[in-house]
Amino acid sequence: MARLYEHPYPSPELAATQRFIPLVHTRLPPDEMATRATRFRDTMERRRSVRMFSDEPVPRALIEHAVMTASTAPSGAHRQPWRFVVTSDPEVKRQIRVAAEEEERVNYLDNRMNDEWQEALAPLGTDHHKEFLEIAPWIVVLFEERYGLDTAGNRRKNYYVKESCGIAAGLFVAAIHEMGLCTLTHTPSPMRFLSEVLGRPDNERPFVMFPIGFPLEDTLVPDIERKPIEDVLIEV
Ligand code: IYR
Repeated sequence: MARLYEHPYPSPELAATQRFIPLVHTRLPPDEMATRATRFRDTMERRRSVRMFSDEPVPRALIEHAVMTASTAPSGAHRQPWRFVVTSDPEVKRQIRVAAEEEERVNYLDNRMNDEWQEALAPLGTDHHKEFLEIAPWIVVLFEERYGLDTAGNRRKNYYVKESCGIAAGLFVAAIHEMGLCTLTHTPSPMRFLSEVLGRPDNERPFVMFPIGFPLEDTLVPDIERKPIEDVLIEV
């Protein structure tokens, strides 16, 4: 039988020096594959960004599960250059709200976001009020680790930090949705205040913030449509 790969991974030389283990993979029957594909798609089609959270508590264990799911994301050189900083502390949430609203006030009311940007947001009707940051039971801030530090304080380069964190953020959002909670990808820019409020070191930068909780009863969301397949899938 002709070999499929001329250059198998790992090469015998590599396998002699690095530890490799068998891939754990479950082969599914074709109908089961289709069922799972549509079930997951239907689940994700129901995800919406929420801006009206209830103050109902959410167990910390659920947040941990979402963080650890996110942390399965592929990352450059497997550096996992992310930190999920979580808080349910009312005083910390208050400080985040106050600082976020001040940045957003400049964005919206002092026109740090230009007219084109504000027009793009008009259909969503967002403004500088961010009460949900205090009301939602949890705030999770994903920090990107721009470089690592060894015990001696030497810098260790990370790779594809934004891409890695973007993928982790996507998995986090999916995990939160799958467990029946809601979130919002929120970026009250500039977000440097989050490093101060949350006491993070200089090698970490805020990437995106997620208020998390149950939706307030009768919450409304914009009546948006998602792009059809022709607009997002191109086969060559
Ligand atoms: N960060 C602001 C503005 C904002 C920007 C985009 I792009 C959005 O999709 C939504 C909001 C805010 O959160 O209000």
